[in-house]
Amino acid sequence: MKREWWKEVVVYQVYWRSFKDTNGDGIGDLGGVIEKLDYLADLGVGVIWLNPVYDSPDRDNGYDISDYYKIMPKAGSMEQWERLLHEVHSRGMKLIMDLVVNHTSNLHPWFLESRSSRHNPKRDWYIWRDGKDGAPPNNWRSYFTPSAWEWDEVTGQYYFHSFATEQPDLNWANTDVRNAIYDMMKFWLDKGIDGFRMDAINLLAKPALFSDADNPSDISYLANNPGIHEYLREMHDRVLKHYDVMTVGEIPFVTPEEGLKYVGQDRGELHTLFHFQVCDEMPGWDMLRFKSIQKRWHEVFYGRGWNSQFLNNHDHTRQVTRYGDDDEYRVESAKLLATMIHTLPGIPYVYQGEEIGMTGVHFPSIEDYRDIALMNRYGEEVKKGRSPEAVLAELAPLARDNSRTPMQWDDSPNAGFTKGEPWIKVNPNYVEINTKRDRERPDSIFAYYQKLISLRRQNPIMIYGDYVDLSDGDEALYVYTRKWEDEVWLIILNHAQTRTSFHVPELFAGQTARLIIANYSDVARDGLSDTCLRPYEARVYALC
Ligand code: TEU
Ligand code: CA
Repeated sequence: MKREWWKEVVVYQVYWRSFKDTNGDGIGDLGGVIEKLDYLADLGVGVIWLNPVYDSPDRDNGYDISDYYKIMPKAGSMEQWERLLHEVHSRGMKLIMDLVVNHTSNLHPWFLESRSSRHNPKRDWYIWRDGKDGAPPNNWRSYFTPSAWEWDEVTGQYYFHSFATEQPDLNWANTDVRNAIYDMMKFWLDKGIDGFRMDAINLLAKPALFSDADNPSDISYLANNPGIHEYLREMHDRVLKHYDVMTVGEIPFVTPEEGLKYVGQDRGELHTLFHFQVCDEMPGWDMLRFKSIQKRWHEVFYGRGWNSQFLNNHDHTRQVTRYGDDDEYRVESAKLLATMIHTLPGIPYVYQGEEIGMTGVHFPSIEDYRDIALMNRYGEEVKKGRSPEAVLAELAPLARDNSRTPMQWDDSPNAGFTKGEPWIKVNPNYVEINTKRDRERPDSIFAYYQKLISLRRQNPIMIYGDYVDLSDGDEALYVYTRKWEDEVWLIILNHAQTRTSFHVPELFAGQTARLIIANYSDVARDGLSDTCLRPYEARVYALC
């Protein structure tokens, strides 16, 4: 298997608006990211993924771009961004930027022109259709609204949007659109960035005919339409292959076989992807399903394509709340999930705050929430006559704002995030859960992440090793091996709040075992035997 730098990194996601505010306006900014680079270097991560910082009316937190060549004033200036890139590089780290090219803001000059008249040269840059008997062209939903079509009075047609109405989709079938995007990508690559995280990238192609869906609530019709691979191959040929950068595509709604078409090493498209089988199919922890997802992806990907591992990001509730225990066993379960993500095949992603076990929130009122996806959904459901309290209670657990509360730096007011009024409330548990406290303790979650990340730098087995699940069918224990050259590592995870007995697999009986890492401090360094694992206990052994 070919060694590549991008296969060997750990990526840290910076959701800058909630990271660190330096000018007191309550919104995180590039100055804050620069200020905290030493913190990230100390954690040991190799790559920073920065959520969109381009100019934007900010209806969807920067995913609605109005100028691809300008930095959003809330975030800072181009000079500051350039300084950030320089400071990242001078610490031996890399920076990847969000690339949002499925759609723009409805206030992007391209769209303003496009909607101004049916004859405007940019008309075809977006997707315009006549209605059908006074209704939208088809019955599709968008991610955030009941219809993917928005009526526009000005020219008497509908435009298409996969997300909010303020996010019209670009028409990738138009050559000028593609050229404009490739130029923009080169602009950033020539500034020296190290790659892109590509937003909703498998949504670029649209069907030739927008026929009705049998089941409009399954919005997978938005993705993987014919032509997508041609676009990505062209993007690679025209732009990406001329730079030594990493690309990770956000690719919802794919099986491993379909996923491989985007990242297969012989395909000339992308390096890696985020698939959403875990997030989309597991509202809570589901051991058997998780194992089957890992197994299937490994079988299809090993030696052929590269995967990613993550359990949360800015769109998905914090992992310790969703998949661990954010109460009694918060620390143990945070470490167990980290052990798992860093020892499964694929690039591990750390979402800011995960490294100190930050938890989800339950805001008392809809007024406290900020996310457009939640607000729209809430409005839609309440309009049906449902009780607002019931709707909020139903939507809260998976609301995207769960992971968007400010980073908890210390126990001073607003968790040290801002001296002003934060744009979204701080989780009240910052008094106990913050980086200052974690960094004072050798047994903290932070210290555990440091260790996992540094182990990865020294042990190619964590990156290139084959994966075999030895615990098929077990609801509590997850036991697997990674194997690389002469080395075998055994990973043992008790994903349960109760004690669970563990028997050494026959295969390894009598072998010498050396402990690599464990989340309980009293485990013997040498030797492995049958034992009773404690709640959320995690151990990794090297066998020889
Ligand atoms: O998200 C796209 C999106 O909604 C999916 O990736 C979803 O998370 C997945 O299918 C799992 O359910 C991206 C951004 O991450 C998000 O913040 C933006 O709102 C959205 O695109 C629009 O740009
Ligand atoms: Ca600020």
